[in-house]
Amino acid sequence: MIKFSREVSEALASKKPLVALESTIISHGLPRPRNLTVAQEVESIVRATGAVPATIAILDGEIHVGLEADELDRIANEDGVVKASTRDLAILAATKKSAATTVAATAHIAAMAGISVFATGGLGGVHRGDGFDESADLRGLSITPVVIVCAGVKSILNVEATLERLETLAVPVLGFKTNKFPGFYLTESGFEIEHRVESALEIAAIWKQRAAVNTSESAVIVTNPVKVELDRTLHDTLLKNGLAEAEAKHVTGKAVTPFLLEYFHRVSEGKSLDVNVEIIKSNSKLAAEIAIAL
Ligand code: PSU
Ligand code: MN
Repeated sequence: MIKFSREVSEALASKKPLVALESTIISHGLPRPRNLTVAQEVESIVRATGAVPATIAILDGEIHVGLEADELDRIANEDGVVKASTRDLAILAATKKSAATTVAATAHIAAMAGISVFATGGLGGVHRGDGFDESADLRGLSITPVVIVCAGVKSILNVEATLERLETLAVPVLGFKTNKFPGFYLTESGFEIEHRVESALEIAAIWKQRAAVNTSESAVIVTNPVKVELDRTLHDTLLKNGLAEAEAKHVTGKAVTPFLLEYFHRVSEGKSLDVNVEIIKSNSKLAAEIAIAL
């Protein structure tokens, strides 16, 4: 079912450390043409740190783990690449369509392929308002064994409710060199994290202990705060107006997150985009260090 890139199949055969990377960021989270450059830079960072990048996507119904240069270009630039969560995988395979994979779908495929470390920007979670919009990322992470490195959950969400759901779903959350839960564009969201870790080795040790206590079915979330956050006043204004515009335009379902990210990037004239790119780069580097430690 899986098509591996040359680099990834060689890495799997020689047991090199691998880092899974998601593709929804590329197709639906970042604007063209910067999306492709960022995707390439992130892969380079993983290689420079000593691991092998495995960007995951669906092309013409086939699951790809690791993309060749022309395939990465398709995900970045082809119109009609949809955003796919885990529930969409069989449908895409049967209809031979192309799609970028979300956190939930990428983690699912990474685990299938035997890759245990995954880097993204910010997780999906419980949305604000009372529309019962909760990302499939949460349930997905509760049933998928991967270490996922992120900058918390996106600040467009209801962070408090998301943290409660992660507790209910028994998904452990670690703070990398912090006790404050990061707020994606912001260094801290205002919520605490109980468990702080200082190194990739410590994370690897926790990962390895899970089998002994029979809790290895879920993901381990590693939160890595961005070093230079978006101006807080600007952030709060963007959030308020972005949410109002999404409501006025009746944006619903899986379009909500891409709409709000695009709103932030457009209205901040790229300031939020720069922070988002920094987040992805820094998370990929840490993920590579964890993969090496494992
Ligand atoms: N992180 C980013 N940009 C993104 C995402 C994460 O910096 O675009 C994507 C991930 O693929 C995540 C998705 O799974 O946003 C969440 O979408 P939703 O809220 O519809 O579940
Ligand atoms: Mn949703």
